[in-house]
Order: sequence, then C-alpha cells, then structure tokens
Amino acid sequence: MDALKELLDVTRTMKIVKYKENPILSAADVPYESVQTYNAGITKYRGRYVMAFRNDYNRKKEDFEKGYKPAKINIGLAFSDDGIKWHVERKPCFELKTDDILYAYDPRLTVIDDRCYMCFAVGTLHGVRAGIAVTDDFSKFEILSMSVPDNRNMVLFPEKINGKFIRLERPFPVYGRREKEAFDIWISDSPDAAYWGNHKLLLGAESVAFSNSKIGPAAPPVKTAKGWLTTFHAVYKVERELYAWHKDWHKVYFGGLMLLDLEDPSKIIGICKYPILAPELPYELVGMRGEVIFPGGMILEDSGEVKIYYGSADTVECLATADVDDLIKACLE
Ligand code: BMA
Repeated sequence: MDALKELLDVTRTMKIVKYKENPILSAADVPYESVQTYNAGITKYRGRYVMAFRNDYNRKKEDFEKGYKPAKINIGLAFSDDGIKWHVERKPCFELKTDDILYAYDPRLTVIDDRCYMCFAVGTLHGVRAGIAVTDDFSKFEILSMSVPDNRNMVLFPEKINGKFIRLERPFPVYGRREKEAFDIWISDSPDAAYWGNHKLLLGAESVAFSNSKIGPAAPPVKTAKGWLTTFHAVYKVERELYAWHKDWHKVYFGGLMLLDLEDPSKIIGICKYPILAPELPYELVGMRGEVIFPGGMILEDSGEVKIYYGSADTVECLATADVDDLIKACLE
C-alpha cells in the first residue's frame, strides 16, 4: 500500500487536468429512462464528436440493499461540436437482447477508413463476449464478430497495419492463474475485422505496479510521432470497504498509459510507471461503485491537446485533458 501511495504522489504532480465542470454526461441529460450513463466510447466522425455511452436503467440505489442488482442496459448516442457539451439523441442507438444475450455494454468507438467501428461487451447466459460492429450512421449497425466467452474491453487501432485490423482485448482465463482475477491485455489481428488470429500477450497484469489484480484495454489507441499512445485500466484490490450502492466493493480502478511501436504494436516502447488518472474527486469516489476510473475514449487534437474520457464511479462520464508530449514523456521516463 505504501508503494501505491508513492505512485499516487507522482500522479498528483502530472499535468493532467480534470474538467472543472465534470461530469460531462449524467442520467439527467438523457431524455429516456436512465439511472447511470458511463463507460462511453468517443471519437470524431465526419466533423463531429460522437459518443456512444452505456445507459443503465430500470434499477435504483435502494434496490441494492440486499446485494448487487443487475440493470437493463442500452447504448445511448450523443453528439457535440466541442467534445465538452453534449446533446443526447432522442432514443438509444443500440441494444442486444435474445434468449441468451442479456445486453451489450461498455462501447468503444474507432474510425477506420471513414467507417465507425464499435466494440462492446456482451452479457450472456453463457459468459461475457466481446463484439465488433460497424456503422456509417449510428442507426444501422452490422455485427462483424462476436468472441467466445470470456472476453471484453476490446478496442481497435484507428488504422490497418500491414493491411490488417489490429485489436487489443482482455480474455479472462481462470485455470492456472496465480489468483482469481489475474487478467492481462492481449493483441490480435484480422484481415476483415470478422476473423481474428495471431493472438499474443501484450501486457501481463504483474508488470503494472498499481495493479494487484486485473488490467484491461481502455480507450482505443491514438497515433503519435513516437508510437501508439494507449490507455488501460488497472485494478487494485483493497481491504477497506469502498463506497458502493451494494456491499463488498473492494476494487479501485486506475487509468494507466503506455506507448506501442508504430509498425509492430505488439512491442511496448514504454509504460508510465504510475497511474495517469486516480479516483480522488467526489464524483469519482461516490457512485454505484466508488473509486472507479474507466477510460473509454481518447482524442488527439491538432493543437496537441489530448482529451481523455472516462466513466467515473460506474455512474457518470467525465473528461480530463493533457498535452500529448507530456503523456509520451511519462511513458518513456
Ligand atoms: C469492470 C466492468 C466495467 C465496470 C468496472 C468497474 O469489470 O464491469 O463495466 O465499469 O468493472 O465496476
């Protein structure tokens, strides 16, 4: 814990600014049933900022008195001219439900060759799957791929490399692991975004000093002159009870950052040794699950400003900004 405190002291010195009017999206902004709006995928598409956000509805804080209560979930859609003030569309844009599928959640958006791809997690009666869909208008989505269980937190690179789509993913292996939730980040490629292969371990959770449990891909990578800059989330289990609507919540989620080789993104050039985002403000500490930072969108502006969007306390969506050179430097130190 002391080692973690020292890392967090460095995090506090970083030049990453949490937007003063956070959250940028909450349930009150949504014109249909909504209790929590978070873990959004955000990108720029055809001149506008677009956000696909996780919308949990049909449950209340009081429902949790006896334990965790699953929500109904759909994916909402919002647009913005500046990436800060958002207008939510009248209806959700995506929902999956079959006899086996309960819901899709945690969308991530990536534009490749002028088409918008959405990766998402899928809760099913037979495990958690990760899906990839493509859309040009956010009303019709063509599902290209659905993984076998258990997998989630999938993100796509914004360009093909050597003619192939590249993705990061987070399978959850349970046999032969050193502890219950030791999950890592993997990388794979595909000729068509439907069939995936060449899976390789990219980053093991044991290599992240601010995780004693699992890690996972966060926002889709952005291209910089020095490499692919990409966030991940890292979980640190603690003994103390954290604020949550249900009991027994003990996981703190941090935002981490790494830099991958431009030509061969399965090579890590550098990892920031400390979290870039740690939960410390009221809207990050208190919510459905307190002390959760879950980045899902990152945009590099022409000015060099990087916008990092993150779900906060599994309840609202927030924004932080930084300078791209400071972020690259933090990975290389
Ligand atoms: C993960 C996912 C996310 C969630 C996070 C923190 O395992 O379920 O959707 O934001 O936990 O609760």
